Amino acid sequence: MSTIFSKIVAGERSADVVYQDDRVTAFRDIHPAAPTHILIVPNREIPTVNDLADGDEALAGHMLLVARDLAKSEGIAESGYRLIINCNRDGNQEVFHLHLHLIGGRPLGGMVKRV
Ligand code: DGP
Repeated sequence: MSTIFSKIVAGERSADVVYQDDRVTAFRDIHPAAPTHILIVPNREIPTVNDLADGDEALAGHMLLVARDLAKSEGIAESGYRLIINCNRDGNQEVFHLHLHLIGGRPLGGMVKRV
């Protein structure tokens, strides 16, 4: 079964795509949490961080470098931003196609609510 993010990667579902290459696609989150909220996804379907293989080291690093470049082009590199990958139930993952959230453009406060 193809994920909604695979459909975006393939151009079969509309999205505001801001970057794409042969390994990753980046597009704006449909429910942005801040002025900049971009999702960076591997073009290949990988459900969660748990499913990354040792051989995916370069891909995982590439996702981080794409986030760095997008932060710069969005004008938030200096003011700052947050990178988040949610995983499974306790991580509140909703879409089971690995994605890195790039969030910024306003002060984001504490990282995780203390209970
Ligand atoms: P997560 O909880 O980490 O799995 O976040 C999933 C994010 O994906 C959530 O912030 C909303 C976003 N999202 C879900 N469906 C779509 C979609 O069809 N298009 C876009 N652009 N974003 C989506």
